[in-house]
Amino acid sequence: MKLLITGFGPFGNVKVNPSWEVAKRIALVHPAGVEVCARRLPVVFDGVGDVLWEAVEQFAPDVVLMLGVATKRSVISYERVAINIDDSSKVDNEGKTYPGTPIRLDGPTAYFSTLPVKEMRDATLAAGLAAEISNSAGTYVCNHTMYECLYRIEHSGLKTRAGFVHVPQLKTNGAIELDNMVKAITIAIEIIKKHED
Ligand code: PCA
Repeated sequence: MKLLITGFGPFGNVKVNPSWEVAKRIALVHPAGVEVCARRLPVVFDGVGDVLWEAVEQFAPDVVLMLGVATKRSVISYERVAINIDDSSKVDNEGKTYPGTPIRLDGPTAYFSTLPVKEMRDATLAAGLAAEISNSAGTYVCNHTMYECLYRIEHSGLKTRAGFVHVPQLKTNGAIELDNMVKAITIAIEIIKKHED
C-alpha cells in the first residue's frame, strides 16, 4: 500500500505542530507493507489544495491520510466529513480570513471520509488510547484540505481513498503525548491496510 501522510506546519499559537511531527515519525517507522511519503502542508486556504495534489500526482498513493492539530481537543479525532465552506475569523498564514465562502461552487455540500473511521476509532480504543469519531473538521484550513482532497479525487476519477485525523495539542491539559499519537496513527494505518489488501 502506498500511503501519502500529511501534516501541517506552525500557525497562530501553534509553534510546533504535532501533526507534522507524527507524519515525519510515521515515515521513519514505516509500518510493515506500507510505502510512506510524508509531506508538510502550509496553513493557507489558497494553495494548500495545489500543494497536496502535487504530492498525489508525484507519489500516486493508494491512500491519503491527512493530519492536523485541533488545539481544543484532547483525543485523537477521526473525521467523518468535510463540508463545503471556509468560515474563519482566525487568519491563515497569509493573513486571510473567510466569511463563510463555499470551497467549490460546483461541489457537493459535503464529502464523507473514504476511510473506515469506525474501525480506526475502535482499534485505537482497543489499544488503550483515547479516540473518537468527529462529525466536524471545523471550517478552517483542515476542513478545507480534506474537502479539496476528496473533491479532486472525485474529479480525477482516481480510486485513492482519503481521510483526515485531528490530533491534540502537545502537552496540554491531559492531552496524549507524541509517542501515543504515533501509536494511534500506526494502528489506524494497519486498519486502512487491511481494507486495501
Ligand atoms: N490545524 C488547523 C489547520 C492546521 C492545523 O494543524 C485546523 O484544524 O484547521
